[in-house]
Amino acid sequence: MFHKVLVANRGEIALRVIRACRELGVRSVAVFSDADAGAPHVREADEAVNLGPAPSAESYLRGDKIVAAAKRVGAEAIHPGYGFLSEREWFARLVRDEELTFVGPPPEAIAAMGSKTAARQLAIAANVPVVPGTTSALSDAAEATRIAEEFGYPILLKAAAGGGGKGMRVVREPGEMASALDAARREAKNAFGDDAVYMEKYIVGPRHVEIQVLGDSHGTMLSLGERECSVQRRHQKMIEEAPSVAVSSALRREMGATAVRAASAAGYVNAGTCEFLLDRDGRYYFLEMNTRLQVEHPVTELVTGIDLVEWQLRIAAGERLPFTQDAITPRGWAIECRITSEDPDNGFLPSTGRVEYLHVPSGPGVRWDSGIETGSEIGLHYDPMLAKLIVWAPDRERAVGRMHRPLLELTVHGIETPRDFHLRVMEDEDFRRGAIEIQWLERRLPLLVGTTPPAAGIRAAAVAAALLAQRDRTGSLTRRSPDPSEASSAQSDGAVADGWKQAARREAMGDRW
Ligand code: MV4
Repeated sequence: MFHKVLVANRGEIALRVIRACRELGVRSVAVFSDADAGAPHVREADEAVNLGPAPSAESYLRGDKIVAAAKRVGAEAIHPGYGFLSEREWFARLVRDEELTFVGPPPEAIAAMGSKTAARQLAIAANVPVVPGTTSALSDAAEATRIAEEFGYPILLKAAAGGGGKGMRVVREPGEMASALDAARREAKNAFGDDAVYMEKYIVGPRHVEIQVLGDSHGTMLSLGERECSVQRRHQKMIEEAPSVAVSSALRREMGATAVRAASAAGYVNAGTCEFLLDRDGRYYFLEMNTRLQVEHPVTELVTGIDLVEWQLRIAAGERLPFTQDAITPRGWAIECRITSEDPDNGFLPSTGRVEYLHVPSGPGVRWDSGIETGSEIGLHYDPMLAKLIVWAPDRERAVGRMHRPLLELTVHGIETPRDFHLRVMEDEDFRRGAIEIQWLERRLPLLVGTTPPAAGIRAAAVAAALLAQRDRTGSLTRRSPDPSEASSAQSDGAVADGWKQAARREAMGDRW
C-alpha cells in the first residue's frame, strides 16, 4: 500500500478520500485554494499544500502545481475525486509520466470513453446495446435529415466530445434539423472546443440507470449493481438510490455483464460507471461511461458492503480484487439526497453566505458525507453540492420512511438548502411508488416547491429559538432577526412556541444582546 496519497480535490469528496486513507494507514495530503484555507478537508488531512487563488483555474485545475506538490511532499499517488481533473486524460498521463500513480483508470481508457462516438463504436464492437444512431459525426443538415429517416423521429443530436447533456438538441421533424444542428454545434464548440455532432434516436420517458464497475490490474472486472438516478433537474442529479425498482435480479445480471464488457473493451481499471437508459419495455441502451468515482457512490457501498474508495486505493497499489461476481448481491435499500446551497423555492437560485449553524443528522442507518461545518463560507467559486445525506434500510419503503428523520434533524442556518424539498419528494406518491423517469422531477416541480412541511417548520422554529437564547447568553454570535414564517408553524408546539415568543418579545423590546 502507498505510504502517502495526495487528494486533488476539496469538500466532501476530499474528506471521503482522506477517511479511506486513514483507515488504510496511508498519510493524506490535502490541497487547497486561498478560499479554502480553513476548510475541513485541510484540517483533517495529515498535511496540506496551498495551490493559489480561489478560482478553480488557478488552483484545483492546476495539474502542474498538484503534481509538483505531490513530488515535493513525497506522495506516491494522487486521488482526483470527481469533477476538476478526474476525467482529464492529460492529467492522468502527466501523473504517470512523473512516475506517480493516478488513483483511477489509465489515460487510454479515459480517452476511449471521452469521445462519445468512439465509445459507441467500442460498445458496438463489444456487443453492448447502444441507442440506434450514427457512430461518426454528421457533416451537414441535408445528410442528417437523410439519415434521420432511417431511425425515425424524434431524433437527438449530441456533441461527440460531450456528456452531461451539453450540446444536445431534440429534433421532432425534418424541418427543425438545420437550426437544431446549428445550435448543437455552437453549444458543443463553446463547451468542448469541438463542434462534432452525431445523432441518436430520442428515447422518450426512460429511466437513468447506471452500473458501478470495479476492475483490478490483473484482469478481474466486477459489476457492483445498479443505481437509479432518474430524479434529476437540468442534468443535475438530486436523489439517487440502489437498487432500482425497475431492475430484476435477472436484468441486474444482464446489465452488469454488459457493463463489464464495455469497461473491459476500453482496457478499464479501477472504479467506473456505465450509464444506461432503461425504457418502459425493459430495453436498455449504453449511453456513456464515467471514468471516475461518482458523487452517488455511497448508495452502492451501503447495499454491497464494499468500500469503493478503499478498493480504488488498493487497486491503484496493485492489489487483486478478492471477491467473485457471485458474492456480490445488493442487500436492503439505500437512498441519497444531495444537499446543495440552492433554493428550490426560488428556481434553485444558488445561495451564498456563512453557515451560521449546522446540526448534523445521525442515528441508525444514517450516513452524512459533508464538506461543511458551522462557520463555513459558501461562495460561488465551486460546485454548490455541500453534503450528501444517505440512509440504508432493509427495503425501499423503510428507506424512504427513514429518510424523513435525518432530513428533519438536519438544520442549516445562514444559507438555503433543498432540505424541505427533499422532504416533499419523500412524501410524493409517485416517488413512493418508484414511478420516476428522467423527466419526472421537472414535471413534478410545481407540486414540490413552495410549502414548508409542517414538522420541518416546527424544528426550524425550535432551533431558531434555541439559537436566539444562546446568543442572548453569550452575545458572541451575529444578530439575526427571527423569521415570522418559522414562528407561525411553531404554534402547535407549546415549549417551542414559548421559547420563540420570549425571543420575539426581546427582539420587539429592542434588548441589547
Ligand atoms: C439520451 C436521452 C434520450 N434518448 N439519449 C443526457 C445526458 C447524457 N448523459 C445523455 N442524456 C440523454 N441521452 C437518447 N438517445 C435522454 C438523455 C437525458 C438524460 C439522461 C440521463 C439522465 C438525465 C437525462 C435528462 C435529460 C435527457
